[in-house]
Amino acid sequence: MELIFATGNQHKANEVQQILQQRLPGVTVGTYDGESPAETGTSFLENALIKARNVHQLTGKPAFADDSGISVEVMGGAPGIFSAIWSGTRDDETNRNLLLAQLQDISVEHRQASFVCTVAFVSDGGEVSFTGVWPGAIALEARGDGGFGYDPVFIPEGFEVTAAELPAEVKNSMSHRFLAITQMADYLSQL
Ligand code: ITT
Repeated sequence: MELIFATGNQHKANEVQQILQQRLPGVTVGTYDGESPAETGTSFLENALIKARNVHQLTGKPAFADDSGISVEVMGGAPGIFSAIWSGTRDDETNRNLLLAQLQDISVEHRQASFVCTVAFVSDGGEVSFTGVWPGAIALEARGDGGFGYDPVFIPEGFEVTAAELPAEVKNSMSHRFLAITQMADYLSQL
């Protein structure tokens, strides 16, 4: 079976390959990183569906997409679906620095946040979706070189280090993306 992952984000593609290799060894995952329609949805689910439907339509193959981001409690769930362009640019460091600046007066005990990932899978058989949530808190400053995006400012619940300080295998065994992708793998292995 061949699946196409609709993403232009190489970090996501690497993480998903690592997660799926262990769960669905017989499945090949190709990546489609061509033109993608505007993400006009108002939820992770709507945006994931826009991306997955587009690639299923273009390739005729079963396709999936990941829409994800970080939701900070005290900010009412923002940046949420706007995580990738929170500062008005797609630059990860600029986005992180804006978030840290916005939270500069918020104390350690009020910095709860979650990474959220919704995966939409679209095939001739229909559409399904899966969501993973990884709880934690926003650090006082960026730390670590691993991962991507907001990983250097996210401290997963139960840890004192940021997601960017965790080995990739550890992040990929518990993250929001791991939780969503493993649900999709379980669904596919039951087909
Ligand atoms: P595609 O839409 O092409 O897949 P994208 O990077 O634009 O790639 P999103 O629209 O889903 O993806 O935006 C997700 C943003 O949320 C991403 O750019 C990161 O800033 C952040 N993000 C999501 N998952 C993350 C993770 O595991 N670690 C750190 N940041 C993450």
